[in-house]
Amino acid sequence: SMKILSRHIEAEDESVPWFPRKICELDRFANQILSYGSELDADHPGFKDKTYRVRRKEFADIAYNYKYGQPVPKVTYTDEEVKTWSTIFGELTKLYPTHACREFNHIFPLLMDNCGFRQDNIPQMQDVSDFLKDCTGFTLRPVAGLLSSRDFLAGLAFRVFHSTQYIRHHSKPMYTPEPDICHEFLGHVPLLADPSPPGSSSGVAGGRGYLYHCGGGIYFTVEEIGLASLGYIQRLATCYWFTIEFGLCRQNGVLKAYGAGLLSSFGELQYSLTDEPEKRCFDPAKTSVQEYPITSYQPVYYIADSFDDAKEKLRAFASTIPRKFAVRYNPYTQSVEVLDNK
Ligand code: NLE
Ligand code: FE2
Repeated sequence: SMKILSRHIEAEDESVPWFPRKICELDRFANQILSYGSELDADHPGFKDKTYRVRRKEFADIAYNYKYGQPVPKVTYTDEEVKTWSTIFGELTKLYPTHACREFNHIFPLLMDNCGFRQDNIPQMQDVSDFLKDCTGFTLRPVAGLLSSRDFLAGLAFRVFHSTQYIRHHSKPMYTPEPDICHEFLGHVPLLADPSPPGSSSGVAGGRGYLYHCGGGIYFTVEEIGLASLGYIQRLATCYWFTIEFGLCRQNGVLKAYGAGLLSSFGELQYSLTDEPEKRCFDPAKTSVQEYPITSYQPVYYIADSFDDAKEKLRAFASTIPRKFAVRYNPYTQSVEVLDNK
C-alpha cells in the first residue's frame, strides 16, 4: 500500500522536473508562454494590425500580473470585439442543435441564464469562473497565450482551467489556430460546467468530468508528472487534442461534436461532420501517436462510442504508463500529495 511522503521530502530524482504541489504555485506558469503570447507570429491575421497588437499586450499584462486568489480583472470590450463575438455566437448557436453533443446543448441555456452568455455581450471571466466553481469546482485563471502541454495539464489537476481573455482578430471569425475567449467560453466552458457525478454512466456528464479531472487532471496529468520521460507528455497531450479539443462521439447513431476546438469554430464544426475528413475509432494506443496540424482543419478525427467507453480506454491506457511515484489530489488543501510506491 502507499504512504504519504512528507511535503519536505522532495522527489530527489532530478529527471523529474518541478511541478506545482499547491494551487498558488500555478502563478509560476504566467511567464512561460509559448510562441504567440503578445508577440504574434508573422502570418497571424492580427500581425499587421497595430491596434490589435497593442490590445493583445493589454490582455497579456493582465495575465502576467495575475496572482492566485485575486479576482480576474474586468475587461471593457470594444465595439469591434463585441461584434466579432456576436458573429461567432450567432453562427455557432445556429449549429449547436444539430452538431453538438446533447450534454453541451443541455448546459448552454444555463450559461445564458447565469453568466451573461448573450449574442451582444462577451461574458466576464470572473462571472464564468464563479459559475463553474458552483457547478464542478473548476475555476478559471487568465493566461496570456499558449502554455506548454505539461503546464496546461498540470493546472487541470487543481481543477484550474487556464483561459485566454482576448478575442481573435475580426478578419477571421470562422477559425483561429489560437485559443481565444470564444474558444474558451463557447468551446470549453459548457462541458466544464457539467455537474453530473463522476462515475455516472449517462454520457459525457460523468465522462467529461472524468476526462478532465481524472483523465485530464489526475490520471492524465498529475500522475504522469512523475515520469522521467517527456515523451509520455506528448502522448497524453495528443489524446487531449483528439478528445477534449477535437473529439467526435456517436449519439443515437448520429455523429456529434464534443471537442472544444470544434464547438468554437463555425467553419470546422460544419466541416468535421461532413464526409471529407477521415474518421477513426478512438483508441488511445493509436490516437496518442497520431500526427496533426495545428493551424488548419483536422484531416482525421477520432470517434468515441460513448463517453464511458472513451474514459475506460483512457484510464486503461494511462495505467500502462510507467512512473516513479504516484500522486493524488487533496481537495481540502488544494494540494498534490506525492505517494511512495513502497
Ligand atoms: N480553431 C478553434 C477556433 O477557431 O475556435 C480554436 C482552437 C484552439 C485550440
Ligand atoms: Fe482548448
